[in-house]
Amino acid sequence: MIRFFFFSTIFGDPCGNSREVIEVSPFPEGFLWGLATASYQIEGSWREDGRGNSIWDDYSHYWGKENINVNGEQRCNVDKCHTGDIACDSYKQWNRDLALLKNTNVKTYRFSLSWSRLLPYGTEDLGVNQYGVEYYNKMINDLLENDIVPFVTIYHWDLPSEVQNIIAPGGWVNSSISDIFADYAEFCFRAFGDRVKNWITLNEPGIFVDQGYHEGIMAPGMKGHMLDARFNTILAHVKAYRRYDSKYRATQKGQVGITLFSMWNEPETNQENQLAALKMELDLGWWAEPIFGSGDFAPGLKKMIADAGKNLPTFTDEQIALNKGASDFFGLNHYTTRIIRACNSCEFELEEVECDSWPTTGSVWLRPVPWGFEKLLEFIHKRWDTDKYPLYVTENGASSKDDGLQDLNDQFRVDYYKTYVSAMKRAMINGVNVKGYMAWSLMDNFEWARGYTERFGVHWVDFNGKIKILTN
Ligand code: PNW
Repeated sequence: MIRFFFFSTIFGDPCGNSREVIEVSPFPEGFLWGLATASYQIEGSWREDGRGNSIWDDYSHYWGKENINVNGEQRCNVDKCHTGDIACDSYKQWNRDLALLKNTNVKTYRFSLSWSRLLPYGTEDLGVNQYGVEYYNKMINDLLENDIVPFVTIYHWDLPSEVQNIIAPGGWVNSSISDIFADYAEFCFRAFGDRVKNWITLNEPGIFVDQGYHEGIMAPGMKGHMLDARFNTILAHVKAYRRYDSKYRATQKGQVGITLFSMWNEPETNQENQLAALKMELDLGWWAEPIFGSGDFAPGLKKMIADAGKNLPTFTDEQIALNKGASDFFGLNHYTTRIIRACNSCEFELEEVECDSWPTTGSVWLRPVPWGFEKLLEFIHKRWDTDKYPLYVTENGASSKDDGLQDLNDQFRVDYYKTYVSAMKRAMINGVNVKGYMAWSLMDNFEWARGYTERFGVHWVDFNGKIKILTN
């Protein structure tokens, strides 16, 4: 067996040169290889067949006063004023997507349900859109007929506008959101759970809260609500999970989990070990410790937030009991690594840096660092026990910048996948229980605030023509 070897651990320099060796040992029988997408990023047909608006329709269409620059020109929330109005046209072209999936031979397809396509006004009481139900029914049935396991995300960031503005004003900031989300999740279990056995409640609560409700750089563009909105996402996930437990698990016999985003945070020197550990606590432990650990926030996180002069919401004893163990698996989205360095003038007294020696991609935040993936997987296993909570990598991938060419040479992406999958395999050899791996993404799509300027697809999409998809 070929074993991996990198100099950085030996000399203690995280930026030191590393050499990748590709792991060639086989994967376990039944390992779930797959591809992933999300509704708003691919479906288009934003006003068709009774779909309601979502915060991403509003955000991408909005040209507000504050978006007029010094020259009086209008700026958009999304690069190049792109929207998901058409995207990959997947609402109309499911048969094309299915053909792509069959052609790649995947065992699973991870996709998300558009809440406002199913419940245009957010709740069942206000009406169910049968066209939406039929669209997903057909997808699920076709996948099963072709031996592709549907891995379904209930919420991948497209909150119905009606929920954000009227039913729970402020959306994820509003404490009533957790019950509203659990009701929507229950609707999904009831409508599709006879056939869908793998559910993800929320995709990356850390990213959609921090960027959408705290930094204001994603929909709905609100600011200053990190702690309260993050808190509500835990309650929402747990309530949905417990709803499945009490009403659907016995008959449907599926599994329900949550997908968390995490980079690996590597200390710059040994002096920074504690800081890097705290950063992991803030990015990942925030959700993982209540759900996969003690039921409550870790003492280190509580101290960190208090030291920063902020008020961390507290769980009641009853909530702690419900949080604990409220997931059947650990869903992980991972792309890249950061070096953590002490910084007195920074929030939480730390800063994140990258090494110049790491290659770049089409996204400024993403540099390939495969050894970070191995370290992260081993960290998660040691801390939250992947024998108890099997781990699914629900996203991993790399982007290229749109250069306007139909450039099908993506050797950089082939290398990214080879080295990351090798890193995952090494972690598995070292005892991490990984059950599946879903690459992001089936095809280039609407990359949120970056519009169509960054391409994550394993299939290249021509967004200017008639949504032509090419593969090499
Ligand atoms: C994830 N960051 O988003 C999402 O789950 C996908 O929908 C998205 O297309 C994919 O990763 C690629 O970006 C992220 O700034 C967006 O660190 C931004 C960050 C991380 C994840």
